[in-house]
Amino acid sequence: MASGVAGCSGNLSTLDPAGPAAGSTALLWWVMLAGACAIFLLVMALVALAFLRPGLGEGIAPRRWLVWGGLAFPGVTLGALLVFALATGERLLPHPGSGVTTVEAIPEQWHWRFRYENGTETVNEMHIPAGRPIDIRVIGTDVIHSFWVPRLGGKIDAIPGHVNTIRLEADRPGSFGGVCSEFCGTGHTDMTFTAIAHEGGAYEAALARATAPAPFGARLAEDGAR
Ligand SMILES: [Cu+2]
Repeated sequence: MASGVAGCSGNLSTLDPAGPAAGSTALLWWVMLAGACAIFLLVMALVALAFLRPGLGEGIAPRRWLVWGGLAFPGVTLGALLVFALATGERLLPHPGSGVTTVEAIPEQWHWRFRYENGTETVNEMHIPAGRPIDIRVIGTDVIHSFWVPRLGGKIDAIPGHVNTIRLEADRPGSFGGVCSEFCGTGHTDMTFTAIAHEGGAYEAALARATAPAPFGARLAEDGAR
């Protein structure tokens, strides 16, 4: 929808969705933008009328302006937006279902470790099957981080000692940028990863190929123990 708009494309763009969760978030954004523009134009038209046709609204009592313009209108508008936003947020939450693949995401200062159902681990590269819902179990370890693949869905915090789950899905195979979206120390900026969505059986094959080098911290600990 927005890929032609300058600055809206790119591998970290929420306005270039590649999955249902990101798609509904982008739709919410467009609805809010359209609504905000319509209300802004309405208010500007009223301001213009106040200057061009002084006394036009005098027949309406100030109390009416306040009740209808200050309470009823924002109440209805924000109420409708709230319902729409809650329904959109619901799609980001995992619901029990069959055919859901689970991947564990373990953020540590300053890299991402991913663990799969077969026990394989990868670092800074998350392999997922395309066209299938995936529950990402984000496991909090050292400090607060935040998992975010903007083109696939919303972000979720990693809180030490807690597991937070978010459901993502990629419509088609491809590579999508991922970041840590919560400042977590001096290495935060470089704490990026790539989500790679594979077609059908290619997912299992990619996992079979994947071998994770030991995380830097673990290597240091090992070296120290020798
Ligand atoms: Cu961070």
